[in-house]
Amino acid sequence: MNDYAEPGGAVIDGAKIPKNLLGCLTETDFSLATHETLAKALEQDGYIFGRGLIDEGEVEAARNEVFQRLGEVDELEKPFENGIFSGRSRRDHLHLDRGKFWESVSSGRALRKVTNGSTLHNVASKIFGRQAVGFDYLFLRAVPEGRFTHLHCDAGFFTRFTDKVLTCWIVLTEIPFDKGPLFIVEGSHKYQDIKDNFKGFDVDRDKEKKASIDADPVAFVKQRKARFLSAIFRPGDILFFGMYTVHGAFEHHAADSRIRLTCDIRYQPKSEPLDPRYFGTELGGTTGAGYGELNGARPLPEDWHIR
Ligand SMILES: O=C(O)CCC(=O)C(=O)O
Repeated sequence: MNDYAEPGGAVIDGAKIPKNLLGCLTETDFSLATHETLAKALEQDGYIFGRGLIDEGEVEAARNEVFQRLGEVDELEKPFENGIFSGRSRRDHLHLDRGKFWESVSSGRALRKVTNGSTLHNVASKIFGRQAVGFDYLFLRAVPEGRFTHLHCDAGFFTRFTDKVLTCWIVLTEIPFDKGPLFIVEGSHKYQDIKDNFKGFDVDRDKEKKASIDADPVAFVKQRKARFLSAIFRPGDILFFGMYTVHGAFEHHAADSRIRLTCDIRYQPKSEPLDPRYFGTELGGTTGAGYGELNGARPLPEDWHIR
């Protein structure tokens, strides 16, 4: 598969992923799609992947808005729009409260136009076949070299009030394989053991349990005779997936110091009950700690937590 024949390839925690375990995400042409075809794709694959769905100018404005804020706290080199990590941070010197800072970055007008604007709203409504609503609480991720996201599914975070929730992962920078794209474990939305394990699980209430799946990702995928499905993502691409779809992100191991910028948001039908942790203003987020609990709120040189 050509996508993977690039230098560096896909890596998790320092280990290169064998090519025979890699596959391409199936692309859906949203302009031709109906509610029925989208619902069928979701049911069949556990995800829906759309190329270039968000307008290029809107994505660029959102990316530059975030980069400007990161540049102002000395985490990016000038010119900030290149997204080059400086290896430094003055975030904690300039902002007393990490959560408030990250909330303000996550509230940028251009970013919100992408995440909560009409394009995604209309697409999500088409997928659900009824009026959708995007969560107000965002998971913005500025990812420097050395980070990856463990295998997990999203149920434990977002299904307290309804499980009719979809994650939408939005791409704001170029993400070739060495910059740590998201991957989906092929067919994992149909794994009964994962459903049994995570249905009713609540990351905030069930503190003794973790959302991350404590398994070597390669062994997990091999044992299930599956593959890691991913893509060379480009700004404006989006990936919707369900709450029991097992996913993670490859490691960012590119040497050019450019950060990976993505944002994940959840959408649900408007008629389903809204989780007050994620809708409104001055939000508590998953644990009630606000935006400060997110990996994104950490200064870029600081390592991530695992939940
Ligand atoms: O972007 C990442 O590294 C992980 C994203 C993710 O896990 C999600 O969107 O649910």
